[in-house]
Amino acid sequence: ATGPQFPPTHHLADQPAVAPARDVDTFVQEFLEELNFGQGVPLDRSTINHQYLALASTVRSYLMADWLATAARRRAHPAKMVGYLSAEYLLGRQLGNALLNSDLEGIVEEAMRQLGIDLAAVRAQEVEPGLGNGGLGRLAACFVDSLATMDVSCIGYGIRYEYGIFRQTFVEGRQVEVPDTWLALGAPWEFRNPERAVQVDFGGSVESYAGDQGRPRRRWRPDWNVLAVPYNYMVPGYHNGVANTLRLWSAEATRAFDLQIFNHGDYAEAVRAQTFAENISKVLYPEDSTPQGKELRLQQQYFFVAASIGDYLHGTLPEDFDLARLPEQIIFQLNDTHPVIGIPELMRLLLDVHGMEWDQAWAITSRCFAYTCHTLLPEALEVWPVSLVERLLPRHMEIIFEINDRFLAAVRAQFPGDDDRVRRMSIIAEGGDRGVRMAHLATVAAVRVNGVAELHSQLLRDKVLVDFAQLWPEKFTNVTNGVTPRRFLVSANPPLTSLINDAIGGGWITDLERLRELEPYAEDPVFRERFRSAKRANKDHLNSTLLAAGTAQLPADHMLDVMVKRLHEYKRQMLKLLHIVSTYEGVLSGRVPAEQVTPRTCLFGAKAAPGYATAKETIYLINRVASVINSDPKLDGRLFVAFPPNYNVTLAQRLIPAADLSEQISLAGKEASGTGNMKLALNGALTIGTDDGANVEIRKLVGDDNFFLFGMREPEVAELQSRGYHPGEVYASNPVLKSAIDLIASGHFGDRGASQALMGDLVGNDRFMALADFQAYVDAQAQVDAKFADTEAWTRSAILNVARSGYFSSDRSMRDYLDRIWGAQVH
Ligand code: 8GP
Repeated sequence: ATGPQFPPTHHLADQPAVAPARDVDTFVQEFLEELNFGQGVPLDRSTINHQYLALASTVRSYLMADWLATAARRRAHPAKMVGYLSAEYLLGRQLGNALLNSDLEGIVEEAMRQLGIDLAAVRAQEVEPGLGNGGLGRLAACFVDSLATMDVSCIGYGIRYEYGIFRQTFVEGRQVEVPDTWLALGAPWEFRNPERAVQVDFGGSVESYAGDQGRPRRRWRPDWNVLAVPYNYMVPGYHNGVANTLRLWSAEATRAFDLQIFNHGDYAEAVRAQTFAENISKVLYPEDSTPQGKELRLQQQYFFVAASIGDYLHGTLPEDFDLARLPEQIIFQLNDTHPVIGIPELMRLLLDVHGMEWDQAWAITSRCFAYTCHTLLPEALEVWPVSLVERLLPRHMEIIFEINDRFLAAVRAQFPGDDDRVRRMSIIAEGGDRGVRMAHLATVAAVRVNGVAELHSQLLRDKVLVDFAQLWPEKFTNVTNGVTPRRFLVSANPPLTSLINDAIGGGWITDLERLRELEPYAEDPVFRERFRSAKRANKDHLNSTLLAAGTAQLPADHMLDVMVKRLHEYKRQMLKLLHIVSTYEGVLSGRVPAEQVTPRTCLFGAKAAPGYATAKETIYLINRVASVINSDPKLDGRLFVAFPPNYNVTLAQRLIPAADLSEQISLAGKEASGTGNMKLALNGALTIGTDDGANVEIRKLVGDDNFFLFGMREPEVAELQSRGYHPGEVYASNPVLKSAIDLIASGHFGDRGASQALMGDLVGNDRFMALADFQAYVDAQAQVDAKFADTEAWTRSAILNVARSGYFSSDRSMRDYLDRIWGAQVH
C-alpha cells in the first residue's frame, strides 16, 4: 500500500507566537537585520532587489505570527475546513497586499522614508506570481483572500509552477512569448516544508490479492513516482489577524528513484530521471478556455491532487481520525475539472489503503467534493483518453469504470429503456477513442455543482448538463463570481478609496454592499468633480506606468475605452476592432467629419494562447491598426489605439481604475461570468456589453440607464445558429461594415496576406457572430458618445456603478458558497 509517512511531531509546551512590535523603530531594526543578516549586505551597498527581499521578509515575519496564531486557534476550536483545489492561482504582487491587509502601510512608508529607500521602486521590483491564465486563476486568488478576511478555515492547494504564464512581448506587432522566470531573483513569500513532502505514484499495474477473511481486493503496483514538496504561502485576512495557507506543490525526484539508478552507476540516467520528475511542475499550460489534452497536463493534475488529499488525510487530520466522519471535517471544492481525478484518488485511498468496502468509501467520497464549472464551450470540457488514464493511473481507471457502472445502473433504473440517455450521461464517451468525461465524473460525485453567474448556471442546467439536472435537480446551484475589493479597489485605486472613505467611512471594505450609501452623492456636483479628479489621477498614474514600460503615452482628455481579458474569438476583440476601423474609415472616406469623433483611446490588454493561431493573428492586426491610426493626421488626434504588452494582474490594477468604458462584448451564452466586468464597474467604468455572463446581473443592479446593452440575447443566438448563420450576407448588406472589412483586407494596415486571411475567415465563418452584432454595437457606441458628451450625466452614472456594485465582492461569493455548498461554519 502506498501512503505518505510523516515524521513525528514532538509535543512541547505551547508558546504563543510573538510578533515584532508594530512601530517604526522596531520595523527599521527588523528590516536592517533582514538586510544585513538575511541578504548579507549593508544598506549603502544594497540593490533594490536586496531591499525588496529584506522588506518582504520583514513583512512576512509579521504575517507569520498571525499564521501561527490562526493555526493554533483552529487546532483548539476545530471547524469544518474548505480544501480549495485549483490548478491555478493568479495571485498578483504580494507586497502591497500584505502591507494593506496587515495594516503595516503607514509604518513601512515611514520606515523606508527614514532609511532613504524609494518604496515605490521597491514595490515595482516584485515579479508577480502568474500561476494562472486568466479569470479562473484570478478567481481562486480572490476567493482565498475573502476566506481569510472572513476567518473561514481554508487551505488552498495548487501547483508551484517554476514558470508561470508567459511574458508577452511584441516583435513587429506579433506576440512573442518569453518565459516567466518569476523565481529568478528570490521568492521571499514562500517557505518550503520538505518534511511534509508526499510521494505521488504513477504507472504500473493493478493486482488482485486476498484481503481480510480472504476477501478479494485490488491494489496498485505503480512503477514510478515523484516527490511533491510543499511550499506554503500565507494568505492574510484584512485587518483581522488571520492568515490562512496556500500550499503549492513542487515536483522533485524521490530519493528511492535516484538511489536505485545511481547504484547502477548510471549517473546520466539519474540526472535525466530527476529532470523528468521536475518537469511535472515546470510550467503552467498557457491555455485558457480550451484545454490541450496533453499527458503532462494529466500528470500535473494528479500530482497536485494526490499530494493535497494525501497531505490532508495523512498529515493534517489526527492519526486516529475516524474517516467515516471525513465529510464533517472537509469539503474539497473542485475549481473546474482540473482536480477531478481527486475523486477516484480518495476512493482509492479509502478502499485500498484504509480497507473500506465500496459502499462506505462512496458514501464518504460523494460527500467530500463540490464542483464548479467555469465554461460553456463544449470544447473546453476535459475528456481524457481511457488509454492514457489506464497507462498513467490504472487503478483510478478501474475505479472510474466502477463508479460509472453503478451510476449507469441507477440511470437505467430511473429511465428504463432510455439507452440514448444512458449513452449521453455516461462518464465514458464511447466510440473510436474512448474518453473519460471529467465534468460527468465531477457531477456524479459532487454534493453540489455550480455555475459562476445566473445565466451560466441556468445554461448548465438547461443545456450542458441537462440530463444530470433532470436526475438531480437539487444538486445544481449558482454562485455568482466576485472580486476582492481589497486588491481591486483599496490597493488599486487610492484616490477613489479616500473619496469614498471621506463620504461614508471605511466599513465598506469588508461589507461592500455599504457602497450603496454613495448613491445620494451621485447628485452632488462637488462630489462629482472630486470623482472626476480621482479618475484623472488614475489616468496620470497609468500614463507614468506605461511611460516607464516604454509604451505609447495616452492622449489627455480622451475617453479611456478598455478591453482587457484573454484573447479569444468568443470574447470578440475583433468586434471592437471593427468598430475602431469603421470610425477611422468613416473619417477617411469623408462620411464622418473628424471633429464629430469623440476623442477616445481604445486600450487592449490580452494574451493569446501560444498555439491559438487566430488569436495571435488578431493581436498582430490590432497592433497594425494601432500604428496606422495613431499616426494618421486625418484623425486629428481623436482616436488612439493602445495595446500595452503583457497584461497581467499588476497592469490590471493600474488600468482598471483609469477606465471610463468597459468592453464586455462576448457572444451571448459564451462567457460564463467574467470578473473584469465587475472590477471595472466597481471602479466607476460604464459597461458596454451583451446580455452574457455576469453582465446580466451587473446591468440589473446598476440600472439600464447606467449600462449600454446591445446585441442578440442567448435564445436569439441559439435560434440563429439553428436557422443557419451566413456572415457573408451580413457583410454584403451593411455598407459600413463592408467598408471596414474591405479596408482591412486591402492591406491598408499592412501585411495584406495576413489581413485577407483573417477577414476571409470572418466573412466566411465568423464562429462567434461578430458580424451579426456589429450594427447593434455601433449604435450602442453612438449612445456612449452621446452620454460622454454630457460630463455630469456620465459622472453620475459612473458613481452609481460604484455604489451599486457591492454585490460583486468575493466576500459575498464566499458567503454563498458557505450557505449553498459547503455548510462550513464561520466562527
Ligand atoms: C473563466 C470564464 O471564461 C470566465 O467567464 C469566468 O469569469 C472565470 O472562468 C471565473 O469563473 N473560465 C476559464 O478560465 C476556463 O474555463 N478555463 C478552462 C478550463 C476551461
